[in-house]
Amino acid sequence: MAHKSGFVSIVGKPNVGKSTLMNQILGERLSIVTPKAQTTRHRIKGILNADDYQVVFSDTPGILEPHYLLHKKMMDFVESALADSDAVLVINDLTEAYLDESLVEQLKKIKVPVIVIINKVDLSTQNEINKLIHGWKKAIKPHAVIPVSALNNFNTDKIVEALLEIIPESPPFFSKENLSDLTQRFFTAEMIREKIFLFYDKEIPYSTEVGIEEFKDDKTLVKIRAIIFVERTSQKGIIIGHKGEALKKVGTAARKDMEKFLGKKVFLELYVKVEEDWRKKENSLKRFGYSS
Ligand SMILES: Nc1nc2c(ncn2[C@@H]2O[C@H](COP(=O)(O)OP(=O)(O)O)[C@@H](O)[C@H]2O)c(=O)[nH]1
Ligand SMILES: [Mg+2]
Repeated sequence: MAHKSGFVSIVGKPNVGKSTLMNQILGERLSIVTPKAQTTRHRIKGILNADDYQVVFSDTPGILEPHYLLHKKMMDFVESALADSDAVLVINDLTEAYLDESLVEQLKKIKVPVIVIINKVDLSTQNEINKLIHGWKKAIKPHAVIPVSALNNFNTDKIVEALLEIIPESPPFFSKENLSDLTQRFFTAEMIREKIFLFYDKEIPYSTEVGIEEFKDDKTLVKIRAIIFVERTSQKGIIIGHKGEALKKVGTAARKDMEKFLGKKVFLELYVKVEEDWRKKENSLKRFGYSS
C-alpha cells in the first residue's frame, strides 16, 4: 500500500479537550492539560507514525476573542495551523453553547475537509449527542461527525480511520522516530507551566511564563535551570509561598513528569522573576517564543 502523510489541525473553543484528544491519539502526554481555559498557548505538533502513514497533528490554543497581545499571538498560531493543513478536526463538547455561530462562520471559510469531533460524550446523553451530530451536519457539511470521549479513549480510533480517507499519498515529512517538532526544552517548560495552572488560582497562571535558562543533558542526569516569570512583585510572593513551600511543590511535581518524559533523573532549579506586563509587550513575547 502507498504511504500517506498529512497535516491535521485541532481547533475549537478553550477547554473542550483538544490537548487531551491529541495526547490520547499519540499515546503520549505531549500537550499539557488542565481544567483551566487557555492552558495551551502555542501550536504544538504531535506526530503519529505507522508503517504506511504519518499524521502530523497541530494542537492549538482555544479560539477566543483576543484581550491581550498574547492572545493575538495565540490566534496567529491557530490561523497558521489552519492555513497549511490537509484536514481540520473541530472539537466541540456539550458544555459550550451548541453550534456557536461565530465558530460555524469561521469553519465555512475553511477549504479543506472538516471532521467534527463531539467530545466528552461520557458526560452527555445519546439524545443530546444525536441532536448535535444532526446540527453540525446541517451547518457545515463535514466529512464526518465523530462522538468520542478523549478522557476514556472511547471511539478515538475512528478519528485516524476518517483522516486516512482524506490525507494524500506522500512520503513522510518527518523522521519516523520523531514525536514532535518541538524541543525537550519546550516540553519541560510546559510541564512547569502545567503545575502552575494546577496549583494556583485567579490571574496567577495567566500571568506566568516559563523560560529554560539551562538544559544540560549528561549520560545519567539532566540538569535544568528554569525561570518562572510573573507580571508583578506581589505575584512573585504568591508563587514562592510561605517559606518557599508553594514553589517547592511545583518543582517536585514538574520534576517527576520530566523524569518520566526524559527517561532520566532530573535536577531542577527554579527561580522566580518579575517581567512587568509581559503579556502586553512585543519584546517580552518575542523572547518567550511568541513570534509567528
Ligand atoms: N469528562 C471528560 N472530560 C474531558 C474529556 N476530554 C477532556 N476533558 C477535560 O477537559 C479539561 C480540558 O481539557 P484540555 O485537553 O486541556 O482542553 P483544551 O483546552 O481544549 O486543550 C480537562 O480537565 C480534561 O481532563 C472527556 O472526554 N470527558
Ligand atoms: Mg489545550
